[in-house]
Amino acid sequence: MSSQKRALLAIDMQNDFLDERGAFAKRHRDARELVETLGWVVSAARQQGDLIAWVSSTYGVATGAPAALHGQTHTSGPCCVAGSWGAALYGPVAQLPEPHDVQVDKHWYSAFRDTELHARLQAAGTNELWLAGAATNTCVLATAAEARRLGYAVTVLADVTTAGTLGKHERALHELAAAGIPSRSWADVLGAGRFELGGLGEGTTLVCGALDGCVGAATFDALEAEVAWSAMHHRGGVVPRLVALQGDRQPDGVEPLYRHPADEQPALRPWTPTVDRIRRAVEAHVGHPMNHALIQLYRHGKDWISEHSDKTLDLVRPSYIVNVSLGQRRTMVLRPKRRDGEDAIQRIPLVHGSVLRMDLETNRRWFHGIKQEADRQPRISLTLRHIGTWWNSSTGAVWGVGAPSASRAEAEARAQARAARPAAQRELEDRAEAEQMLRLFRDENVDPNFDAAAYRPGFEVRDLQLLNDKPVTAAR
Ligand SMILES: O=C(O)CCC(=O)C(=O)O
Repeated sequence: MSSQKRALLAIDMQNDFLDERGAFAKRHRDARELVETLGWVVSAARQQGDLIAWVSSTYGVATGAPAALHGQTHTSGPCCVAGSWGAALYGPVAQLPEPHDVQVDKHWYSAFRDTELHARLQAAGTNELWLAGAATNTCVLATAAEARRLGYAVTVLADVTTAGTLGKHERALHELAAAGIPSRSWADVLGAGRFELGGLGEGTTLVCGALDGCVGAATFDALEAEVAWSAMHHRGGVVPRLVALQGDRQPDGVEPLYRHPADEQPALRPWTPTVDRIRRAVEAHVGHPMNHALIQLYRHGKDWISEHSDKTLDLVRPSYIVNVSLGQRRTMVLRPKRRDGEDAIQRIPLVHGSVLRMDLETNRRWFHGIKQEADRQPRISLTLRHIGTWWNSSTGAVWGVGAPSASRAEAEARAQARAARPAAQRELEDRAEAEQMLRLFRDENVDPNFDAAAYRPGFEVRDLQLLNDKPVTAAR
């Protein structure tokens, strides 16, 4: 007997239920998104050593008086006829099964009735089941109820199941709850373990469980207490989250400089212990330094960040932008900037302790944002970056990848020359620079082909404060 304890049942992911030409294809959830999410769930479950069982229907086989069949199998019109296109796995789902997975063909709503599923699960030592697929109010419901009678601990994955309408889906989840069968988001169920999902955006990866040892249940509270939170303003208003900056601040006042369209930035402070521990673990994970953290507290579900691209003026190339999430799960929406991008939206669950490693090509070609979500508890995110621009807070000198000066010596000489010019002239020059920097930020925000070379020769203004009395047009 194997040591397998959990199994994921993927139920009726067939053309007749999911393809728009299928017999019963009207589903409340977009089939493309459902399949993509199922792919992530299958991948995560495999990495955690779980058994995957593919349950498919063949209808028109069960016989008996129509009244006796009612509510137990499909009786109205042809559907999932043996060998037909309608019975085949839907499009990309066909790529997901592997030879060692369990495959079961059923003729009733319940996947356990007249099948070898129970015997296969018992042989594998399975005692816990996660259910995904279609339809929540028929086959998922019947399978869950029978699984419970058979003694399995059952969870229905609420965001990887689908029904004819949202109402039917929700009523089925209520019925399941009344029968003692919980429904949860797949991310809350699987996110406690270790797994990695690739193929997000262009080359972005979500890793869960990667920071074990430095992120635990108490990490959120530790961060909330040790970080000096402040409000940040943009376009004259307060952004809907609290923020803080930490980084490699040196004793002589030199610090990494990350510029983006905000009216002002909080002061960059030295690393606090928990942030430092996490960023060191992230450095080991990505294989390059992380010398700057934007730390954000989403106090409740109304706090959010609009869809945007990060500004790469000051980033070392190549490098990753990493988002570490602590506290309650929120969803990152990735949306391609191309015009037909609506169809390709990815909703990535940022669970406690997860590391989203975003490559610069994803940042260039996709928007990312965190939408408002009702009833959310607080979340803290650490956006870690490898900054290649430096600022001397004592002299105002700026050098590195986002500045005209490559070296500190050159930057200090330029800062001295600038200080010698009349104040009015300096302000004019700074304003022109800030306006040009803002124009490029706006371009980078929306253009999927934006070339960071457009930032050359770089900028010496530290922020956009000078433009405060003018309307700021870049989105963030
Ligand atoms: O909170 C997050 O994980 C996302 C933050 C973000 O997109 C940003 O700071 O640019």
